[in-house]
Formats: sequence, C-alpha cells, structure tokens
Amino acid sequence: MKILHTTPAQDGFYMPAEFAPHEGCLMIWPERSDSWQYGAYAARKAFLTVIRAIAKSEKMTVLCSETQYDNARAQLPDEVRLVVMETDDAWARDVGPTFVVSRTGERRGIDWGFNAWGGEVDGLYPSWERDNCVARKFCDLLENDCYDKRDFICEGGSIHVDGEGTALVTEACLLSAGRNPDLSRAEIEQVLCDYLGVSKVIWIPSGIYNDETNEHVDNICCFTAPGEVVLAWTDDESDPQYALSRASLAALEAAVDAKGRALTVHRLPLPAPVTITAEECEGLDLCDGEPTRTPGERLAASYVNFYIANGAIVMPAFGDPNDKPAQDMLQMLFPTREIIAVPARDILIGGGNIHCITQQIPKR
Ligand code: KQY
Repeated sequence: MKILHTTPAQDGFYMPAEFAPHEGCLMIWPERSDSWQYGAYAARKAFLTVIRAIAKSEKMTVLCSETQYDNARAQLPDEVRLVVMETDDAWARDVGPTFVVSRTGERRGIDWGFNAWGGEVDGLYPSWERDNCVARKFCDLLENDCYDKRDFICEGGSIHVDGEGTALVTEACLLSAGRNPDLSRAEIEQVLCDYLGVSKVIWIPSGIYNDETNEHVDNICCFTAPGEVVLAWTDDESDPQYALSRASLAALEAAVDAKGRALTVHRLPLPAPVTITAEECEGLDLCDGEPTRTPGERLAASYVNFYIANGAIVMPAFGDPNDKPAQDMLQMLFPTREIIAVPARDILIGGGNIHCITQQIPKR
C-alpha cells in the first residue's frame, strides 16, 4: 500500500454516491462501556441485526479488539470477515477511510484526521489515537493506496455526495471550533473539492437537535438519487428541531447541484423526541470520571441515518408511530431495494445510528 500525497481530484478519483454498487461494508464490534450500556450486550445484538441485514447483499468486514475476538466470532455469521484491529469505539463511518474510485476501475482510501468529534474543544472521549489509525490500517488490509489528509479533521458522517460532483455538509459541523479552526469556509470547500472530487458544496446550516457530533449531515439530510434528497422533518413548531429543519429546507430549496439542477426535497418525518432513561444511564460507565449521558437527555433520533446496501435499505426503527410512514417513504424512494427496519434504540444510546456504524466499500 502506498501513502499518497497528491489529491484524488488531481489523480482522477472521486467519491461515489452511497447508492452506487458496493463491494462490501465495514463495521466495528461495540465494546466501550461508557458508550454502550450494560457492557454493550444489547448494542451487540442490535449491531448483529444490522450486520445480518447488510450481509444479505454485501461482503461484511467487522473489526474487533483482541479480547472480543472469540465472543464476536461465536456470534457473527460465518461469512462475515472478522479482523482484530484496536479502536477507541465503534463508529466505522467516522473512523474508516472515505473511499474514492477512478473511471478506470481503481479504488483508494482517504485517511482524514480524527479527533473524536472536536478534540480538546468538545471531543467526546479523551483519547482517539487508535481510531485515528483505523483508516490507514484498513486501506492496508484491502491493499488500497491511501491519501494522507490527517492534517484535516473530517468524519465520514459529516459528508454526503451524489456521485455527480456535489457534496452536502452542515455549517454547524464543518465550521465547528474543534475541527479545522484555522481554515476559512472557502478553504474547507477547496479541501472537499480536491479530496471528494466534487465541484459544488451545498451547505445547510444545521443538523439534528442535540446531535453530539456538532450536527453531522448524515443524521438530517442525504442524497437518495442525483438531484434528490431526504430531509429530517417535523411539523411541530414547538420542537427546537423545527427551526433547524426549516432553515435547512430553505438552504436546499435555494441551492443547485454541480449539474445546475434544483433539488427535490422529500421531507422524512422524525420520530417523537427520544430521551434516555435513568435505568439506561445507570448501565453506562463514567468517561474520564464524568457521566456520558444524563437521565431525560434527548437523543438525536432520525430516520435519515439509514444505510443503503446493494439490495436493501437498512433503517433505524424506534417503536414510534412514524416508523411506518418513514419506511413507506424510503420504499417509494428506493423501489428496487428491500426496506429492513432494525430496532435501533440500543445504537442511538451510543450517540449515532445505522449510518454512523457502517462504512461502505464501493466497487472499483
Ligand atoms: O457519527 C456519529 N454519530 C458518532 C457519534 C459518536 C458518539 C460518541 N459517544
């Protein structure tokens, strides 16, 4: 594997859309006891349901610690590849490489800098060096060359692309003080263009209320096809999310993509606010002497956090009346894929959802 110091755009590489065909998917076995309640037992069951759903149509690779290898191997389906690699937590989307492909059938990875969503400013755990090494190690495993962009803090969940020259990001995240405070908005855009191979960046102001990633785009808005997005939506004007979704709608309606198209925006309903219980908090260990959650805290639940597999949409379900309308809308938008709804509360407690724990590996 070569470490590259050129840029994907200058080498003719670009990030494909998530709805383009995949070779496989990367996930990480959950273990961290201040992220996953009661020793991650319930989280593992939820992750396994996601793994089985994706494995129906893609090759799955799971990373785990040395100490969890036997336990994970015993529970994972035989066809899933399990690799020992040390990580700080289980957010494959954010710590795995962002893959780029060329029109001549090559695939490479991008190794962004990772600082646990904000480093010393507002990072979510005190040490992230193992996570920061995952992208490069995983490229090595796949024998894919890897672009070194560790001087730019970026997570996979903070970017979406349409595969046709457009990227989608939130200002709340990409301009946050804990990411790249020395770069201007224009300089950040240039990095995205150079590394994702896009020519247009659409900025929406915010993400989901109380989303501890500084409001990653992958929880509020994503492309479902070129020129089409879903936006997490509530009609409840008393919900703090209302103003955030409204402002993002205005930005999307004012935007055109790289090909000059106006976007069609599908409003995907949100579940009613989901809060963590005292019993769930009781099952979480302290992080650096501090609790990671407090009883009654609102979690960043959203149906936008789905994974697009080759044969399925794997979406989170919350036992909410809007589970079904959200599923119906996704079926309408992805008519050839099976919609698999996975009970996702035990993933949400960790601070993200299905998109956050999965990283797609595109076909070359
Ligand atoms: O991408 C994500 N949503 C990851 C959230 C990490 C939370 C750590 N507790």
